[in-house]
Amino acid sequence: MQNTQLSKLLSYTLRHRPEELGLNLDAQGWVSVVDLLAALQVRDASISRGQVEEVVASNDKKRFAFSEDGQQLRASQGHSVAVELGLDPVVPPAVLYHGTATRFLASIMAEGLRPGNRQHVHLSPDRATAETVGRRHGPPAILRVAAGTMHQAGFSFYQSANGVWLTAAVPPAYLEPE
Ligand code: HQG
Repeated sequence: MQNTQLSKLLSYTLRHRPEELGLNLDAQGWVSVVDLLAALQVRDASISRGQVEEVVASNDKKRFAFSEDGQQLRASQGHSVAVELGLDPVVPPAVLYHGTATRFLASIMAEGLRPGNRQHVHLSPDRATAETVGRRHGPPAILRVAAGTMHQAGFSFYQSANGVWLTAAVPPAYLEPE
């Protein structure tokens, strides 16, 4: 299996459907590397621990992280299954960005940003990243999020291990299309 394919399989398994490989995530989203490797090798016997380590280390967005002792692996963000990542709330910068598709703008400005299938709304630290995220859905649009004002109003923000900003939802009053 190619590294890209293995990365996609890890994303799918560790964020969305661990049961398809016969795995269970713990409450914080961790899976035992020994169990994961055994399950992956049922799918494709050529997958080695070395290849998993390479995919984790070389992943363009650092989507996965090993536990400190190296015995467990989890996705850093993006889950649809309920996990408690154990992130501490942090003070966000004054402005964060959200990249979306132009066709979602009217609905977003009416309802605010909703997490959809995921556990959180994902926000980007800069416009360029937001544009890349938005382009995945079609012609992109960028929204400025008044994160500092939201935080002062009592909303909690978290930053995942790979630098993505997370919050529960963003009401329309804090959004401004660029
Ligand atoms: C939109 C990737 C209509 C929202 C990226 C987005 C990110 C609404 C789409 C991560 C809405 C959900 C997450 C509303 C939100 N009305 N549309 N009220 N509220 N939306 O993929 O943020 O490669 O679940 O704007 O880099 O695009 O997977 O979220 O367009 O970090 O590691 O609903 O996924 O990372 O789409 O992307 P998604 P996202 P990975």
